[in-house]
Amino acid sequence: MEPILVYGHPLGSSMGLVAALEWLGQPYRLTRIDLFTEVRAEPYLRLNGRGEAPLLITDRGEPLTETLAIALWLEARDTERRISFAPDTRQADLLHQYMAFLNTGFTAAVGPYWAAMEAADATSEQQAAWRALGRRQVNDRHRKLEAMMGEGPYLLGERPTLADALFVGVARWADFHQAIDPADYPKVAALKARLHDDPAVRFALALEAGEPATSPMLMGHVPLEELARRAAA
Ligand SMILES: N[C@@H](CCC(=O)N[C@@H](CS)C(=O)NCC(=O)O)C(=O)O
Repeated sequence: MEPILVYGHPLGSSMGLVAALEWLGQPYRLTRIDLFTEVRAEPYLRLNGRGEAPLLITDRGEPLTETLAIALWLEARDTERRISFAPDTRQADLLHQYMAFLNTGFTAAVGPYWAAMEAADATSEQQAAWRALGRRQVNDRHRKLEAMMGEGPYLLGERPTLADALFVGVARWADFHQAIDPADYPKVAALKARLHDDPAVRFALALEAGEPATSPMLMGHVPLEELARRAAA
């Protein structure tokens, strides 16, 4: 059985994992869920009680949550080293360093912006304070990422890897919230533009937008209800 990735829309971090599956070049399936409604309700809560996407149903039919865990699952199957590097190499260590940086502080920095957007009972003063905190955090993480980056076209050189997949899923949040001036972070901006031009990312964005898109590796979408039925069986 092919692995099934549950990805969220709109603006889900999981869009990057869809691109990673394309780069990996092995058959997979997808399940699409709405991040405002379906992710916090039955039947999805039976699959992931924390009500978050992404979720991977592995080739053994076992659920696996958390972006980093899913990325490491993909890395373990990347025998051709298309999106990762041989274990016990400097490049593999640096890949993990980027993945951890991106999945922790870089992703979490935007949290106050989401809180300001979603907390219906917050006062306008609270929302303004949270947005100011978000702006400071997002710019801090962008400054650090800009300083970490080398001169290559991608985070780890000449080809996109799992680090670029994690990056592209969440980097657009800073633009959505108008948290940064892209001109302040030219390497980050160039990477974002390059990745958004990549066929696999364009494919993942099209799926996220609900547009019809096909690829030789995508064996189809599994409706959420069917996924939940299979898990219960
Ligand atoms: N630690 C989790 C966080 C996942 C996460 O926050 N997902 C967001 C979408 S990008 C979500 O499901 N939000 C729905 C909600 O919190 O209600 C991971 O890295 O996978």
